[in-house]
Amino acid sequence: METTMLRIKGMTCMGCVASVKRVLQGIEGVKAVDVSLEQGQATLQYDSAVANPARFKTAVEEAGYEVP
Ligand SMILES: [Cu+2]
Repeated sequence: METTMLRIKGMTCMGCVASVKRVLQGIEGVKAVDVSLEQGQATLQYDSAVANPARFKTAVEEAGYEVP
């Protein structure tokens, strides 16, 4: 199991946090997601044989947020 952190720009409320969390949790291989509104970042635990960070970035961007 790997852990990675993703910076996310554009989240303004708990609704945004919930959306980002839902999107990331929906990715195959993702085991746990924690999203912080204050810090503007997500922490993910994932199976690196199945998922990869490039996929997380794309998913967050498709949901309407920026990954700088
Ligand atoms: Cu919001």
